[in-house]
Amino acid sequence: MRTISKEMQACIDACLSCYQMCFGMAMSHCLEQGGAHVKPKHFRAMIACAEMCRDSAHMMLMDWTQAKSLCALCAEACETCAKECEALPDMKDCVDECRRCADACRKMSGQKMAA
Ligand SMILES: [Cu+2]
Repeated sequence: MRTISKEMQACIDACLSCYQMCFGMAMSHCLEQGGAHVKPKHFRAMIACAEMCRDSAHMMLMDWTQAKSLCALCAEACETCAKECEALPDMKDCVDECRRCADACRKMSGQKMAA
């Protein structure tokens, strides 16, 4: 069986957890609250982040050669979602999860940490 590095395992965990948070929040909290939570920019950021997280985790599990490139995109989607969610008062859990995943994905992709 293939051994997954500690770093990659941490990234997979962060991605799956962020996927659950973003998709779950979008489908429950955001849809139920309505208003600013279902504005295209916010809702799209949530779903884009969730999908990128799911894809990144999936490609790492698959050991696809380009998985790390996907992690770089995922980090961007997570940052965008974190910024969107920061603008609303009740999305703190999502912000935290997105920032954690962005860090893990940036590490995985070999990029420097954003300032
Ligand atoms: Cu929301």
